[in-house]
Amino acid sequence: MEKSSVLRVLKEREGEFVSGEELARACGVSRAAIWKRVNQLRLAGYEIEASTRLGYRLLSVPDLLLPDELAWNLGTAVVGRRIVHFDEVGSTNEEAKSLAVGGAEDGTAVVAEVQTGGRGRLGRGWFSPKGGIWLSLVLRPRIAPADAPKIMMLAASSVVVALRAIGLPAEIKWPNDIVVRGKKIAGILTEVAGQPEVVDHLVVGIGVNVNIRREDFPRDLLLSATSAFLEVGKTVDRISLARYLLEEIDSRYRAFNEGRADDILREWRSACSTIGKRVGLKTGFGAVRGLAVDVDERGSLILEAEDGSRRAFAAGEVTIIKE
Ligand code: BT5
Repeated sequence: MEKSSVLRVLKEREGEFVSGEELARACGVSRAAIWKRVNQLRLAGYEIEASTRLGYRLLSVPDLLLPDELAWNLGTAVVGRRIVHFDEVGSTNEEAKSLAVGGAEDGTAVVAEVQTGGRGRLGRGWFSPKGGIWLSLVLRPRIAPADAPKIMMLAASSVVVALRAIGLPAEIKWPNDIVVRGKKIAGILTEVAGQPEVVDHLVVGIGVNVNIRREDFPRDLLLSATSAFLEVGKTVDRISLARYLLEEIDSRYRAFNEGRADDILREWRSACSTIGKRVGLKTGFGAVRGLAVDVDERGSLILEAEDGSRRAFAAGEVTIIKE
């Protein structure tokens, strides 16, 4: 039988004292080794009380997205099977990409407390201080690159559902922004690698502003960005939110792999606040206006002009025109 870990035993006993002797037996190591492990956990930020008479008990876990915390009774089949954590990293997408190239399995997750070179689309930056969820997933669905936008869609819907679960009226702004009351709270950056006919892997990078305060935001983001903390009015449990997000992604990813891609598009459309609005669209080729009537299978926005003609746009920045 596999021996347990010190952390696992302490967590299972939920704040009760466990004797050093019992821990040593459960973990199959000496009492001195238990003492050493307890000290390592303390250094990692776990608060553990030690009593010579009673043993050890877990008082609190650190506010960090540690693999042990995220994976604790995680209800997923694929997503988060392996979790790699960094206190600080350039970009979790870059780390996930190199893990993917090295053969990382489907569902591998990379998380960081801080990103020093967080990336958005088109060479833009992503502000990633302490207090956010900066997460990248390696996914290996058997699909053609043309179907990759659905993976981004299922990630966006999962973020929306997770934020709604903590009471926020989250919506999707085409193509990939998650907004609350018109301000951006999360963004998604999907990168695809493979051949023209088949995807080798995707890296889905998700950034969620969780416990970020007004004074933490740089000036140029203050008007356009928000965080769960600012919208809820109090600190949000980042670990629970991240776990919930992984579970939501996992269930949609499974549905997608079982051929239920239509459900993903349907759910995405119903969460997208751009559809049905009169919008201005800035593209690389100039600016257009029209009624956003739909988003197609490829994730392109369908605009209807005054004369009723329709055109699909694969990329661009939308602004809602106030009537
Ligand atoms: C995105 O790009 O929205 C995709 C962001 C993806 C970030 C995640 S975090 C984990 C993973 N690792 C990475 O390196 N990236 C991913 P885009 O639509 O291009 O939006 C970028 C623009 O949003 C910037 O030009 C800013 O105007 C704004 N912005 C930057 N940081 C922000 C933040 N924390 N919150 C809200 N808006 C932000």
